[in-house]
Amino acid sequence: MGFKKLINSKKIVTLLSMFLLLGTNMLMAQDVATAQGTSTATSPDSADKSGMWTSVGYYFLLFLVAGVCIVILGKILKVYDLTQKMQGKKGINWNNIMGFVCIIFLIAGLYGAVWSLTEQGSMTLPEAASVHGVDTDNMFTVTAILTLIVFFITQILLFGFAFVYRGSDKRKAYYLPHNNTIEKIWTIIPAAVLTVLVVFGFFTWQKIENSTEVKGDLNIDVTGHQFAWELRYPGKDGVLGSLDYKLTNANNKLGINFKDPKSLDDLQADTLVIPVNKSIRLNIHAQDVIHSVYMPHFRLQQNAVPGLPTFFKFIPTITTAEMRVRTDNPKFEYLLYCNKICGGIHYNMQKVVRVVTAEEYQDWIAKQRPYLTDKLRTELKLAANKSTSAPQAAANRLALNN
Ligand SMILES: [Cu+2]
Repeated sequence: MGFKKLINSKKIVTLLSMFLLLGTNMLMAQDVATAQGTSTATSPDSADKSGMWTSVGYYFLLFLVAGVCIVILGKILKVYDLTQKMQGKKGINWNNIMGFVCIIFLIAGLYGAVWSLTEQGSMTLPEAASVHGVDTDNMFTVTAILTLIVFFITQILLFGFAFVYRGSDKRKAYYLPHNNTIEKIWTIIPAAVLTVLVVFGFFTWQKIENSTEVKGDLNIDVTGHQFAWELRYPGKDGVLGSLDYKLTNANNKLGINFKDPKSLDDLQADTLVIPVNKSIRLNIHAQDVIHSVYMPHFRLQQNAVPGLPTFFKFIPTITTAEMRVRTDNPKFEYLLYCNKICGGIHYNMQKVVRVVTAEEYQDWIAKQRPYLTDKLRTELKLAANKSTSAPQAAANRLALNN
């Protein structure tokens, strides 16, 4: 077979796509194996990945061998079938073979689905660390259970029917061109179930977005730009000052309007530290392209759109320290990611989120620097800041009584 013919061969293309599918699954499986293997190691970063590739190669070869065996078996059966027919005997009953292949496929597929649910299902996020996150998770669980029931029933019926009613000389296929009752059943039931799910989702989303119990006691500005997040906390007055994008420059990267007295004490921070069980309002801004504030542990995501400030109110319920115990991972950190592929260094838009007690929060906020630096004061011809860091810290403390 020439190379061109080989490339055009449908069989080869099918085999290649099967290898690709299997390869992805194997890589995932290897990742699990590597993660499990290194979970007890002192440093997961130093894990030797060569073992992983050896095993991928091993499974790949195993699959190739299995494939070749099946092809050989098929050829043998074909030859046997032809010789039987040449001798005037009844050949192989391919309908039976196809029926049994369907049953094997069903059993292997169901086993694979259950394996994937139990093995990979345990790799999902830990419990929701926010009040609304519990509602989101409940919705997810209900949807997953309903779709799984439908999945198992339809797959069993599909392959079960193909097996039970496989081609046979003893019976004739029943010709069913149209049946209104069946059409009604398979239109009305899914429509009703989907309506319930959509309405359920709609009310959950309404509850999250218009939640009255989340007052937004602590306002924090989160501004995305290529490729970082900037944070702004209110100072002693507890209120964030206004912004004006036209004021943005190298010294005033957020474009804070310092003519607004509320801006003078606004603080900058490197880590998003939030007090537990307090209502938090994130005011979300973007300076260049669309970014997205994504905090998966809190089941929180909101786009950051240039020129269109958005916000998200939530109540964190589990401190970082508590989550470290619950996940049995002393290095656990909540993270704030960018969930829009916003450019080449998008992956770098990551910030640590730390949920702390009210006291720890007070101690932390007291140490944060104001946005209004001496350099900016000179530039803006504002009176010099005479206070030392200690009184500044004391002043910050006063503000955060929420
Ligand atoms: Cu981004």
